[in-house]
Amino acid sequence: MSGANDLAVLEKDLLAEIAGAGDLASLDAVRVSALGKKGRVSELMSKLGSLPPEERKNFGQTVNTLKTKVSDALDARKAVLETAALDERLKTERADVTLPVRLGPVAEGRIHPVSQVLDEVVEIFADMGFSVAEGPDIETDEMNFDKLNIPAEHPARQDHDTFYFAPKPDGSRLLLRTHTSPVQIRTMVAQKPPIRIIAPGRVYRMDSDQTHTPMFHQVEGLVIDESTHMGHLKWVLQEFCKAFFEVDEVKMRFRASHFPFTEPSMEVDIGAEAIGKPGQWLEILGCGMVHPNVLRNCGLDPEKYQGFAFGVGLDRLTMLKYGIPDLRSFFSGDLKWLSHYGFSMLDVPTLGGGLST
Ligand code: 2U9
Repeated sequence: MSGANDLAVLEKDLLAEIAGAGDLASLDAVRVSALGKKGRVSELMSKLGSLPPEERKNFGQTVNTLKTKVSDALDARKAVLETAALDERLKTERADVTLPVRLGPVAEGRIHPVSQVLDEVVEIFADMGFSVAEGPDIETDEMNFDKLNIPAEHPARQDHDTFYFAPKPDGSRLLLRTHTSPVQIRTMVAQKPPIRIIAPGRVYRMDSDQTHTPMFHQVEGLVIDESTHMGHLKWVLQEFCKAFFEVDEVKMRFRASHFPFTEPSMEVDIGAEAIGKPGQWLEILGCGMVHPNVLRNCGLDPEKYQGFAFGVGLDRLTMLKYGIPDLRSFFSGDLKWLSHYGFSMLDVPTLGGGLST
């Protein structure tokens, strides 16, 4: 096949095959059969050498023109088939952009209510300018008791039902902290006032019944400077209660009490309308002005410095706010319970966006 006529027939055949290719795969088959190494157009080129010299130039040009035409027709058909294939896909594949994001296993996890309440409390006090301080769970007698004005013979030591470790050869013994107060002690020893911290964390007491677990959670606060007084204490606690229970007003009652580390000392009740139980009072925290002995024990001059401290049990606070009836369920590791009372990890409590959303 080398005559002009044959070439015209081949061109017509190839263009018809290209036009008739119904999908990209059959179009590619046509391309290979025409322009591939052993394709019909390529084979013509290999015949060039056997032609008489006077015919070569003309034949070569004609075959090249054919090659270009076929190649252009292939490209054009390919573009048409690709557009058709995309249109077909778009008809069947739809994305509803208004659907909620599917998170998969990430969405299954839950934040424990006590962790949620801890985050809420930290958010509220951070907004009032407090920083978060931390310390070890394993403490010394000195940090947990002595420096807090609770000497060896003090009855409060028995009240705390302490978990002690075995004594060391020198007679001293470590313990699991019974409150987070040693964190404030360490802060006062390490840095000069003004001090404005909260100390959240686990605490341990040998106590186990309906309303007590051997490990529970506290947040304590401490403010020390040269002029802080009880008015500031009352304001801070009032702002805390309003923000925490997410109400505009909260009734508060300060009752005289006694703690070795504060003088005067008070227990604080709130009007239970804050949690939808009008007419009742609920005890929620203890507080007072830091005892001069405690300041002295930390190297601060009580003539110059003063301030307030408070302590609140997080587990009880969590039960009150979220209506969880049984304290022991907090530590049962029950996934059904957690999926009911737990929080999504994406609902981070913020004062602007709402604490419990
Ligand atoms: C320093 C000085 C004073 C912390 C305080 C309370 C009152 C209090 C209880 C609340 C419920 C413990 O978890 S609970 O059982 N706490 O009533 N805590 S004043 O006073 C301090 C702390 C540290 C250096």
